[in-house]
Amino acid sequence: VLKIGYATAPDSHYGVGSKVFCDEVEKNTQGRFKCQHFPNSALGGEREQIEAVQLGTQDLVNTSTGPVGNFVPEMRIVDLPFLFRDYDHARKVMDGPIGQDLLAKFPSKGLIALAWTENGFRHMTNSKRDIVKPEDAKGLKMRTMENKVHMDGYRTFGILPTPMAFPELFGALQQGTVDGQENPIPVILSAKFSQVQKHLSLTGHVYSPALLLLSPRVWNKLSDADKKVFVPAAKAGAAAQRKKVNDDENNGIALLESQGMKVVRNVDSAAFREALKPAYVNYAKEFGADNIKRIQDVR
Ligand code: EAX
Repeated sequence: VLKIGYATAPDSHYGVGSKVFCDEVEKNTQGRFKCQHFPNSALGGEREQIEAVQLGTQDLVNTSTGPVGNFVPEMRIVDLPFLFRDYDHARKVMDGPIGQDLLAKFPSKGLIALAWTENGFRHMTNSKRDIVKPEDAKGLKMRTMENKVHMDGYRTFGILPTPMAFPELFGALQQGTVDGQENPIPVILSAKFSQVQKHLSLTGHVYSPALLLLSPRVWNKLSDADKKVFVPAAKAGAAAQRKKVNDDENNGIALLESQGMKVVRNVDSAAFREALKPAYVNYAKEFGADNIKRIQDVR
């Protein structure tokens, strides 16, 4: 029985993707492997779960890349704000040679990356005001993931980034410890942030990739035949997860509106990109302008 954890509910994108993965594994190993699911951050924040998978006390985590750069630094490049044009672009990069080369970096860090799943394009919510342009975000205390690339970028928007593990976020929003946060629509829906946040701006300021990570303790004991079951199962899970992201993008915004959120659709994306320019100078130094361009050039 494999323990699998993720941040959101069983009916969310992470839950749907994890279930398809587990069903495929169970079916194609004739029931020799099955999963026990720990949704809703029951096993802790994503950083803690990744550590547990490294140690082998947890078998699998379906996690955003938020804290992953702290384990596999090369990964940070895919967390750059405004790097991807849209879902097609992002998925093409992740499933193409660039993304697959990144997956190959994990084993030397004590993790097996089975597939890129997906969290989605992140949008800002807050309790204070509409955000149309960076000036509107200025001075807002926003919870961010424990991710340096994000924090450096968001500072150029004038935001005061406050890193925090996801399980603490709902309470922090409720108590006003932070004014806002940013997450994809499927997470905003599943975590019921409409109960504690009034304003939703469709900033789409960064793509949030996700991964299905397996403990080497499990992987190293699998027969070659079983290994050939796990990887396609992870790809099937990823496809289901992405489909759920699409569905939530299509239906979730109206739902959040009906729950009382005020949605800003006419975000000044050009102004956000302009504000980000100084951060891109540093990103180019850190990751190489060529490597960034290689991702941007994927059509
Ligand atoms: O992976 O920490 C976050 O904001 C993540 O997007 C969330 O836990 C889902």
